[in-house]
Amino acid sequence: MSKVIVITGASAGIGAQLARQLAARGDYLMLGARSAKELNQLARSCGRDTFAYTTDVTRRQDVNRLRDEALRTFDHVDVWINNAGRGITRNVMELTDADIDEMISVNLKSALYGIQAIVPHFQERGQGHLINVSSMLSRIPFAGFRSAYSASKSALNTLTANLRMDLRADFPGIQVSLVLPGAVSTGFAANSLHAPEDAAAMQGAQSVEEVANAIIELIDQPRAEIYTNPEVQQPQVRSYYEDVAAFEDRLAAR
Ligand code: NJP
Repeated sequence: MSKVIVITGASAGIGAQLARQLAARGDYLMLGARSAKELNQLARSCGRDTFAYTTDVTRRQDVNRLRDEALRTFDHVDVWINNAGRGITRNVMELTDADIDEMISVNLKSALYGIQAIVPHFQERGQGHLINVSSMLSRIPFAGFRSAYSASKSALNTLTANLRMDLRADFPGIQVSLVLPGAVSTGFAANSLHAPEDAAAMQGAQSVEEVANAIIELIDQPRAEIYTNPEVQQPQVRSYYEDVAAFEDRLAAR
């Protein structure tokens, strides 16, 4: 059955592809991001059941307005996806206060704003699905230059898990999920804070189509968390937590 779905960070990359695929199967969409032109163009190309609302997710007011706009347009929301995010290209010893603030603002507080905007609506209805897009880097230190980004996503994981535990007894109809992609071929690297001019997508990155498919499967069959490339990622995470030091030795030797 068609669902009403809000997606943040939908003007490009994973969010835009997800919008295309969900619209193609007949879902009702409200898309948010800052780039109004790209967002409106995408909404038009998705068809008459897709709407766009220019949103900066680092501003609580904007996120509340995105929720209001979705409710005004569709009367209810089934799924809210906190997908907007941004990387950084700085190792720990180079980080400034402003770097940390930016990462926390765009990757963590943004999701908190989304959660606090939509969960009361889900509680009223006794149902709904909240999805937060995190990163494999929140679990394994594969990329020191993404340090503060990875830390902000680790914090997002914890926020997500705590929300799920808070809701489960009184609101069993509300699902809370975490999505952990690995490298995905989008403009993410180039859009990262302090990105070098020649920043390119990582070799061997997963396609946006595959990642969108994994998120759509999660919408259809809600679970606590998914890796978008589980065959590769799950053994890595298991092996990392079994013996952190040994894993790091192997990583350093590569
Ligand atoms: O990145 P990109 P992805 N307010 O740069 C929006 C995670 N992830 O699609 O505002 C509102 O192509 C921006 O729109 P605009 C990643 O952490 C990725 O790959 O118009 N929106 C654009 O639509 C993130 O959470 C990889 O500039 C804001 C979108 O976010 C999610 O996947 C690996 C915003 C970014 O599009 C999507 O990233 C991984 C703001 N303040 C996790 N700031 C990967 N690609 O390798 C940005 O593990 N946006």
